[in-house]
Amino acid sequence: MQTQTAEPVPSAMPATAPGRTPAAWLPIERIDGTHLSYDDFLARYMHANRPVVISNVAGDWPAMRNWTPEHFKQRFGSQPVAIGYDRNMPFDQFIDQVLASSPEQPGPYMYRSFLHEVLPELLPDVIPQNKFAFARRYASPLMLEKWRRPDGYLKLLIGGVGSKFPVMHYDGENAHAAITEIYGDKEFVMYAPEDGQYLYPKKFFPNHSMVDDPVSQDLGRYPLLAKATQYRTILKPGDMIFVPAKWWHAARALSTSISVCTNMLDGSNWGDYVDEVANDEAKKAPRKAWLMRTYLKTAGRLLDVMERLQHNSPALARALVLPGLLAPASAEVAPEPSRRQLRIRIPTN
Ligand SMILES: O=C(O)CCC(=O)C(=O)O
Repeated sequence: MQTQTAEPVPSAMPATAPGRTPAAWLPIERIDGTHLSYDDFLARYMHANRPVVISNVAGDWPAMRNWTPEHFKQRFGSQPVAIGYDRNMPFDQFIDQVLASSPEQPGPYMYRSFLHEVLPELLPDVIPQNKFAFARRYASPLMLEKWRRPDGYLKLLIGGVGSKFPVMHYDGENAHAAITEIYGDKEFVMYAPEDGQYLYPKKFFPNHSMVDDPVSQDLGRYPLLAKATQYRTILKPGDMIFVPAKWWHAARALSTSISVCTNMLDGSNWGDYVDEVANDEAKKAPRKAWLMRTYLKTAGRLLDVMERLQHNSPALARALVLPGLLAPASAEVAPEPSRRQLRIRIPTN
């Protein structure tokens, strides 16, 4: 990989402001999804915790043909929709503000609407499942109810030119993420976990950075940023970016942009996932945290065995039924999201 020093400023974005320095960056590896097997994806990227942009992942999705700002406006009208944690607004008004967004006066950026919960009618538009964004263990019926989402927390992201995801961060629960661009262009910036020391993590939210803009940097305020190696790409429709666990990332719309985001868990990130959720619970309810850790560690071992069986002896795994049912190791054997689910809860203290 070669360092790029001259940043291509997309025409719609303003030149770097006074007092700001354009960041040097490296490109993120790109690969055509039609030439990448799921096994290779797991080995080369997911289990190596290495980012990649995979193109041509969503060609058959109705969303690729139908999703435009106008489509959402007509389909949902004034139905309220969640934009951020504590901000709802009528969908049509939101779209008007997205279309009026500019680099100088960015509009709102939608990042809290989980499809399964609030917009299930959109789910058929993102089928067939993008195999590289398959939720794996989040989709397992063995997952504790609190974290079991067959669609991997599929979330809608919409913003107008210049708007951005509110904070540079890495995802909680030690999750991997996949963001698939459906409409428009989005700039995506990443840093490796070991560069977190240069990114000014917030005291009470250590996975959130204080840095306001990693592209046009305020080195007077954040001098350590200069030591971090930035990776950058532009996502176009049909591109998916794989964001490995604990990789910092920031996103900004270069035009009106519509995408979906999913989280993924499997053997590659399970250990730290269990530690994170159990340690978190231990602050509130130590006994429940112990039970949770014990359950998740045991389930993890069982899932390891069943996933290996599915991989190495698919015919045997199919004959035994349970390995596919409880450990859907690929999108092909995933249970229907609508299937009745097991409800596994850990009792409180
Ligand atoms: O806006 C984006 O594409 C980034 C989404 C993201 O990082 C998240 O939802 O955690």
